[in-house]
Amino acid sequence: MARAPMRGAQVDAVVVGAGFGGMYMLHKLREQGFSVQGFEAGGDVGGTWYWNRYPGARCDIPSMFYSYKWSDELQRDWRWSERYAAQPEILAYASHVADRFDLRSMIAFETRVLSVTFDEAADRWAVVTDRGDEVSARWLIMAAGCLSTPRAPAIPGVETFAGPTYHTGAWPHEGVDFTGQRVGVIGTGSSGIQSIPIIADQASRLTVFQRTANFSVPARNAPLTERVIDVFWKGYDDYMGLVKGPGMGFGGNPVNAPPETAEARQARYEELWALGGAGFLAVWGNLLTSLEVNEEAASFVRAKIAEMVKDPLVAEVLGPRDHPIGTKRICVDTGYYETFNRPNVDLVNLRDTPIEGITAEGVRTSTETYPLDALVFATGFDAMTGALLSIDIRGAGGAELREAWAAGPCAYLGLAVAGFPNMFVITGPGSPSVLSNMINSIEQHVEWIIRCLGEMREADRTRIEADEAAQDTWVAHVAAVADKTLFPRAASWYMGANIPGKPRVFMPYIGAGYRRKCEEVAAAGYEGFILA
Ligand code: N01
Repeated sequence: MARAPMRGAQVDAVVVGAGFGGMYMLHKLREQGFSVQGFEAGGDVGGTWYWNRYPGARCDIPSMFYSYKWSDELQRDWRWSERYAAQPEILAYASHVADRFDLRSMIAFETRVLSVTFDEAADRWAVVTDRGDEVSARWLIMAAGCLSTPRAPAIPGVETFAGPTYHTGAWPHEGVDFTGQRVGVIGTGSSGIQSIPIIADQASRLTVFQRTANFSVPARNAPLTERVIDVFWKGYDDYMGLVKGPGMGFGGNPVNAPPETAEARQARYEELWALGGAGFLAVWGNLLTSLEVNEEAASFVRAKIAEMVKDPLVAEVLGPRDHPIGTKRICVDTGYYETFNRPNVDLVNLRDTPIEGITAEGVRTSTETYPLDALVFATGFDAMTGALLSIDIRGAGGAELREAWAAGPCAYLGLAVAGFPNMFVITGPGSPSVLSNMINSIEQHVEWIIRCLGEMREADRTRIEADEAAQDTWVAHVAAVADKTLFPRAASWYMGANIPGKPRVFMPYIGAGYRRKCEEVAAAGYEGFILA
């Protein structure tokens, strides 16, 4: 039954998004006595894990670490079944948290926030949704996600395709059975790399359209044993010391320098390859700052690809050469490269034969048309800014966020934007965010915001806003730190390079010591913010 719109409701805080960020934020706000209203476009909690139901969707961070740390009981009660949890299990976890802490009662589902407008006279935000809600809130917390705006390229003729099309980031809830079909997959990022082996199992013929080869490391996924869980708990305090320590953020390990002999280095690559997972990037502290060091690790992975893929020409096309390893998000796979040994799988190298259009029959490249029954877009997201900029956000004096960010996103500590008082962004651009374990970064931001709001309330203050000069200094620092690394050399979604016309700015913060910086700012009475 359709719910009645909320008109004229007044709350202390509105939270946009009910993924892991929004869920924890709502919980903390209520716990601290704030009145709240959450809005979520999806039909339930879970955010990215609610939408990304494509076959093979799985976390690339070990499950035990990809869990909330704020409740020891919750952490101890929940039993993950695999080293890397699959999407249904992570969604079940989100649902369990929502049940256990009664979060759903605070959230209006299937409701998209259309606009938020700051009323300077009242120091409040007016929030308008597509369900006719009009809610006024002192504090606005954007937890809309970093990878939540799926993006399909505007390929000419796509609307004429006779079969169904799917996007990995908005997969049908009832699932898709590709048995006996000729399927095309466009895109070979994490989503493509995870789904391709499973689609290949079902399809009569799978054609993979690859524009850029990506580096992928085997997950070595396995059931989670009591022994692994034991080891996790034994090391938990040390781990939390690191997470909560001053070093949290992204930073190379300077101690971990490559040894002098090629044999010793090779042994280390082999060791990490055998272990599997994204931890491969921790091989050397300077992997992402020295091109020479990076190239050696990249060649190791290319050699592994050549070992796994029987056809040397196919292996060559699958071997990434256009970016240093780790400067695009490393993929973690199960049987990806081996999939290309199957007789029913073809690889089309779009660098040689670009897609020219889509017809009723299938995908047409510069040399041939590939007939298809179904087409999958694994073409990624408008990352980090897409969800925010899809909302009409107007701050002090009617300033538009879309205009303020026209040359790239600017946010102080990735948490707040000058000109947009009383608005906070969880894991926004300019914070470690997508380069870190998102759950840990979410918790750090939520805890910082709740402390800030508590202190504002105690001091009877109604307005806090990032100072433009402090923001400029931070944004320059974020860029300077990135420029010392190899990251800007890749045309990655970290750089906004996957969206035509999007400004090329390295969006997440790579520097170390981020948590300490946030704590210092708070301890100094919110240095770099203007309070009223
Ligand atoms: O998206 P992507 P994704 N014609 O942007 C190609 C997280 N994630 O959904 O590189 C042909 O990485 C594009 O090619 P190119 C994770 O952080 C996590 O896979 O632009 N191809 C690329 O190959 C990840 O990084 C997990 O040349 C086109 C692909 O589409 C992020 O989400 C799982 C094209 C897009 O790759 C995004 O991953 C899944 C065109 N016109 C996702 N346009 C975990 O494991 C685009 N492409 C937790």
